Amino acid sequence: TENIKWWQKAVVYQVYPRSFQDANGDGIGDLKGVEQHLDYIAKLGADVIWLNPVYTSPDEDNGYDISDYEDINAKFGNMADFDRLLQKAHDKHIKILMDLVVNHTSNQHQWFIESRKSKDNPKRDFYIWRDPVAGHEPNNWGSFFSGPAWQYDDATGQYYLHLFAEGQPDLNWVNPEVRQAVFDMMNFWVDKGIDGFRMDVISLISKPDGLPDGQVPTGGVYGNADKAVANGPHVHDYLKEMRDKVLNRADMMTVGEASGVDIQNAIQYANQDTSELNMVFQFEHMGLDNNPNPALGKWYDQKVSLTALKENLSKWQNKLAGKAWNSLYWDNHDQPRAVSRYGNDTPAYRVISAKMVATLLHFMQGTPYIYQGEEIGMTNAYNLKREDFDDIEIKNAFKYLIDKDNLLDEETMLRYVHAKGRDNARTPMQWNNSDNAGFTTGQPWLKLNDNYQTINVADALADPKSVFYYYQKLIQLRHDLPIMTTGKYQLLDPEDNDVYAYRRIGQGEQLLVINNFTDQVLTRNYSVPDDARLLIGNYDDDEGQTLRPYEAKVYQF
Ligand code: TEU
Ligand code: CA
Repeated sequence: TENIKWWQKAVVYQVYPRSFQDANGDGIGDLKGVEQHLDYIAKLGADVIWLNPVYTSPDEDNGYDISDYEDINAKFGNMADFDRLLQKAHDKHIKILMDLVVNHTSNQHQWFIESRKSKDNPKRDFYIWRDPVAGHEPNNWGSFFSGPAWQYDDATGQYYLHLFAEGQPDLNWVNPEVRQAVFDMMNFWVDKGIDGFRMDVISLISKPDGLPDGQVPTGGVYGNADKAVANGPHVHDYLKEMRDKVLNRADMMTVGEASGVDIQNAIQYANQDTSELNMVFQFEHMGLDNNPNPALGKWYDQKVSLTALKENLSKWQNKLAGKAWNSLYWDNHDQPRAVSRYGNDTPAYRVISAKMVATLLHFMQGTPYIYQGEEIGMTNAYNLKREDFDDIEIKNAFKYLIDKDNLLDEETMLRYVHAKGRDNARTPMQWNNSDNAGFTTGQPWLKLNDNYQTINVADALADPKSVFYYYQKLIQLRHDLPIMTTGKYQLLDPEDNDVYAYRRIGQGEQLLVINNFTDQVLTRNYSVPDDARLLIGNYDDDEGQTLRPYEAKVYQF
């Protein structure tokens, strides 16, 4: 308990500024909007805000395509707005994590503008340029956003690599000048007094020597770049160098977004010796409800099997224990809404199941992340149609998987997007039941979820039984009970496909966490001492061995 670091006891609240609060009526959320709601975040009890990218960007991928790392996107305000936000957050004892997007820049970044000019430009080697092979792309990699990962550039007759959108050329981390430029930029933010970084796709920065083809899934067109690129030969050296040159200069919290990372990799990245990062966002549980056809990847609409979820989360709980640190998340700006994916978002069960899903996550070992709106049980946006979507991943999926490659029909795709698309998470925050949910007085950049009349912050704050106050209590418990941070995790009944129950075991004390994942009344008999006390639950009373629909409860003894 003595060695607990602040970020191990912290709860993070993720703010997607574009969709949080528009303070000037242009329809786009902004930094002043975040400032207006600091008290709301403080009331929830979160310790840290993770701010999605707010840097200058042409917004091809909503800020993940950065054209100037040391300036603020004019849509969001200016540097004075940022400095004031940081100061006000600190005044309220809230820390701020910045998004660090350095696997790639925007193609509008000065480095790339220079780089593409000529083969002997001093910035040429800032990016990954290759000659065509037999008139084609240099290898078979597909982009994460569908289509090829290479773009031919007429000016010099070479291709550049972009694992994401065409407008997101990958930086060449082998080049020491690139690394130094990134570290200098990071130090600019460290010097401002920010509290840490969430590092975008950091597991992908070191490309494998020779850029070998990836495996093409059956029925697919492109090779899997994720598998080919993740955890490349020098990634750990680069992160150690970053630790020396940047991270050790202050008490920083770091979380690496790490697709394609397994337990062994995570133990390296997030080792408790903190030689690299504090923790990673791993993706294994996010892939459990992928389409069984690998060519369709995440596009699917069936719920995850509970036993598979248990098996996976328990593996991460047990295998990182004492070695590395977990991050705990159900959703973020890239994922559908937690209650829609893991609970039941119909009116009868939305509130109760949102609390259940929260209970399951928040009693585990690790640092929990709450994505804006999750704390009021916001749901997927089923009212959005093909023409309403903004997200480049969704648009490209329609363009390639349907229009071009004809892998499925448009109606099925829309169903899959309603289940998995990123815009489910990006519809504006629902503050109240007035026009545009109080998000903007103008035209919102993305259509609102049409359920804001019934699901909004104002109603949640007025109702002591709301999802909001349940999250508030979960956060308070994490701050108060060391066992939530340190207790040993033990899964019960791995083969039970309806109830997820586990224990946290401390020195002479225990928690028993029970979650009914179904809309059925079930009976389960867990052994609990007579003097066990109900610590928290999502029903008003306790019926012992009877578990009501989506019931969640935690005993302490
Ligand atoms: O996401 C990386 C990533 O793995 C996602 O693209 C993921 O594959 C997809 O969103 C899941 O459907 C990060 C950012 O979080 C995301 O918003 C960016 O678009 C991406 O990197 C590129 O910077
Ligand atoms: Ca605005």
